[in-house]
Amino acid sequence: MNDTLTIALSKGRIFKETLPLLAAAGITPADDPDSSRKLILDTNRDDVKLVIIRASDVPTYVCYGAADVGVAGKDVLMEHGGEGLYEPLDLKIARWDLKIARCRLMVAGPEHSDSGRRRMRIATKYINSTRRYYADRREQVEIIKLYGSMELAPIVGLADRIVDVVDTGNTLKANGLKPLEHIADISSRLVVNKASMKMKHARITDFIDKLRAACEN
Ligand code: PRT
Ligand code: MG
Repeated sequence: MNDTLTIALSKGRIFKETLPLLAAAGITPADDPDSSRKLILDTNRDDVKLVIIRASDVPTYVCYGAADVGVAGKDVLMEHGGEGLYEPLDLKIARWDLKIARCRLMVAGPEHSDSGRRRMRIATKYINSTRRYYADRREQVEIIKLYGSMELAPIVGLADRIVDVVDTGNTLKANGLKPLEHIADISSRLVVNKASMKMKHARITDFIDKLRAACEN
C-alpha cells in the first residue's frame, strides 16, 4: 500500500479536464466516475488509485495524507488556506491555451440595488476569501454563508451581492445579475501532501515531472 500513489479528484469538470493530463502521464482510470458509483477507482496501473470526492474536500484529504496528491481549484485552496500542502503546478494544456477548470472569483449583484441596509450583505460559500477581500478594501460588510445556488440570494432579498466563481456569466445573466468586481483568476492546481513528498519522493517527483511535461506539451 505504501508504494501506491493515491490521487484525489472531484467529479465533473475537474475530472474531465484533468483526464488528458493524467493520460499523458501514463494513468488511465478503469471507470468513469460520472457513471460508476465507486469512490475509489482503479487505473491501468496497480500502484495508482483515484479517490473521487467533493471538490471542496480535496485539500482536506491531501492535507491529512488520505491522498498523496490531488487536484483542486484555486478558489477552494484560497478558502482552505492550503496549510500542509505543496502546490507545485498550475494545471493547463499550453498548446490549447487552456487552463484546467478556469474561471474567475467575482462579486456579482443586480444592476440596481439599494436595500437600504447600513452594511452590504454578501452571500457566498467563500466566506474566508470574501472576508479577506472586503477587509483589504476597508469595507464593512455582513457575510452570509451558503452552500450553493448563491445567485438566488439577491433575487429573494437575502443578500445585496454574492461572491462566486463565474465562467461564461450565463448563470448570472439568467438570474438578472451582473459581474461587478473581479477578485481572482482561478484555475486548478496540483496539490501534494508534505509527508508524502518526503516518504514517496521519487514517485511523486516523477509524477509531477510527467504532469508538468503534459501541461507544457
Ligand atoms: O458541486 P460541488 O458542491 O460538489 O462542488 P463544486 O461546485 O465546487 O464542484 P464543481 O465540480 O462544480 O467545481 C469544481 C471547481 O471547478 C471549482 O472549485 C472551480 O475551481 C472550478 N470551476 C470552473 C467552476 C466553474 N468554472 C463554474 N462555472 N466551479 C463552479 N462553476 C459554477 C458557478 O458556481 C456558477 O453556479 O457554474 C456557475 C457559473 O457558470 P457560468 O458559466 O454560467 O458563469
Ligand atoms: Mg458544482
